[in-house]
Amino acid sequence: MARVADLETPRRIVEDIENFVSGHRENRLLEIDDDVIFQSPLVAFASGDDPLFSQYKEIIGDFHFTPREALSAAFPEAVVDSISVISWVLPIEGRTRRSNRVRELSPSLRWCHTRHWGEKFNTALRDHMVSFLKEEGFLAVAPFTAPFFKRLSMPNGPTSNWSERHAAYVAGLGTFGLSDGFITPRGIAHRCGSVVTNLPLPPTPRAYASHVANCPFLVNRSCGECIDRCPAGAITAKGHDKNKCQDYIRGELAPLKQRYNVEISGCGLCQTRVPCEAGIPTQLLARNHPPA
Ligand code: B12
Ligand code: SF4
Ligand code: SF4
Repeated sequence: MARVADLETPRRIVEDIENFVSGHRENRLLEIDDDVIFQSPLVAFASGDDPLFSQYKEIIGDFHFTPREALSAAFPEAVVDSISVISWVLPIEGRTRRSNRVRELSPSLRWCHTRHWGEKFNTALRDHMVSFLKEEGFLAVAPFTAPFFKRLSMPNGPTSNWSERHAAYVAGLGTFGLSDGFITPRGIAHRCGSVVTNLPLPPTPRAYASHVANCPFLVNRSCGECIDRCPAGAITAKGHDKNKCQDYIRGELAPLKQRYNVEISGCGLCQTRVPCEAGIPTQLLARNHPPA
């Protein structure tokens, strides 16, 4: 049976993640100028038994793991009663966002290093959280770095069996936009991560009316600025074409890997110089455009 967490534990987890982000050397653009990669994080908790996780089997595909399946895959012998997901958002630092704003066809050096080194830091945070929870006597797994994690090719584009943004949505951290990006109170320009544990944690309330409530285009047809921002023509009023996006990143942008000495360049033009870059576009959301 899982040990019961004391009332201080949720606060300690948030503080621990905040301290890890603010103090860790890997959260720096070490090959550029030592500036931080990510600003202070958003952290929230979801119940692993939230019905949304089962609905993802319909919305994403039956291959998508529920938190219970993830923990069982990592600890097949364990009897798990309570189950929680710790989810975080790592907002991308302002100077990096500004450097990408002026780009028209390809991402900036700082953005590419954020994609490459920032994701390594994100994984260091996942590993740290798993160790922290295990030291406290709980089971923990980061599905994204677990052996069972898989990327899958579907006709409508690449997907995976653990979507970090969908976990963040259950934890109330934001909602999706027309570009597919996840719009949080700190904006869409971020990376996110999660850990599943049997530590009981109080679920963070979801304050949003729907899974697209933070995107003005999907609420009242205002905005749509990510459409023109995308050099690949991957975003239209119908949404985001993941195949076009991936082909652009792996094709046209491939030379950046050598130029910038990274394994993957990313792109993210649709996440900078747009109204949702660093916050929820509340003024546009308040407009009363008739639905098209
Ligand atoms: C495969 C992948 C890709 C693919 C496909 C992206 C995609 N949209 O799925 C490609 C190669 C195109 C890609 C590109 C990029 N990626 Co990528 N990618 C992933 C990866 C590995 C898996 C994504 C996944 O599983 N998707 C699942 C499908 C189902 O997601 P979806 O189709 O977007 O979901 C829609 C449906 O669920 C729909 N929906 C319909 N009904 C309902 C009902 C409900 C209730 C809900 C919740 C949703 C819903 O709404 C959603 C949005 O439209 C994740 C890491 C991870 N494991 O999470 C990173 C990730 C998504 N990528 C990320 C980033 C940053 C990028 C890039 C900006 C590249 C870069 N770093 O410069 C671009 C941005 C592309 C874009 N416009 O979104 C971040 C996103 C953070 C954010 N700000 O949103 C992630 C989470 C990595 C991370 N750890 O932070 N990526
Ligand atoms: S740029 Fe505008 S339309 Fe595109 S995701 Fe952001 S808020 Fe939505
Ligand atoms: S949709 Fe893909 S190709 Fe288009 S701007 Fe966004 S990340 Fe770049």
